[in-house]
Amino acid sequence: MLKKILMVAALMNPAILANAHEFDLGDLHIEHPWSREMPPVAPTAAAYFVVDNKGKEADRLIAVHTPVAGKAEIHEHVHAGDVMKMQQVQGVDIPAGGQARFEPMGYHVMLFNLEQQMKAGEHFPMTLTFEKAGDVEVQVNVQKDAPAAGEAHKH
Ligand SMILES: [Cu+2]
Repeated sequence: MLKKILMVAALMNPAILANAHEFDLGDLHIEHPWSREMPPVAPTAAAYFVVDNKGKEADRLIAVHTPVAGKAEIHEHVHAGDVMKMQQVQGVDIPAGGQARFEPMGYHVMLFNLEQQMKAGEHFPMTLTFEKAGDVEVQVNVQKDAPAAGEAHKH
C-alpha cells in the first residue's frame, strides 16, 4: 500500500517525469541519456545511457556525433594496476535480447572541445550510429547528479 502511494507520488512529480526519457530505433530502446554538469572550464564531458536490444540480432554502437562537441568518442574504463584509466573503443556490442550500459566507471561517450558549458536543466541533441539499425538522435539531459537507481534501468 505504501509502495503504491510512493509510486503515484513519483509519477506526479514533474521533476522526475522530466528526467525520465527514452528513444526507440527499430528493436533498440535507448533509456535516459544524461550528462553530468561540468565546471565552466572543463573542456570535456561524458554522456551515459542504456541501450536495450529487444531483437533477435546483435547490433553495435559504432559512432556518436553531437553539435555541442568538436569530437565524440566511445570510451571504456580499464584497470591499469591500481588506477582506472579510460581509453577509446571502436564500438560496443548490443547483444540480442540484452543490453549495453553506458555509465560512470564503465562505457561512456566522451565529448571533447565543448562549444560552451552545459548547465543542469539543459539538454542537447546527440546522434548514435548503430551498425545495423542506423542513426537515431536522442536528447541528453544535463543534470548535477547521476540518475537515481531504477530510473535509468526500468523496463
Ligand atoms: Cu572517457
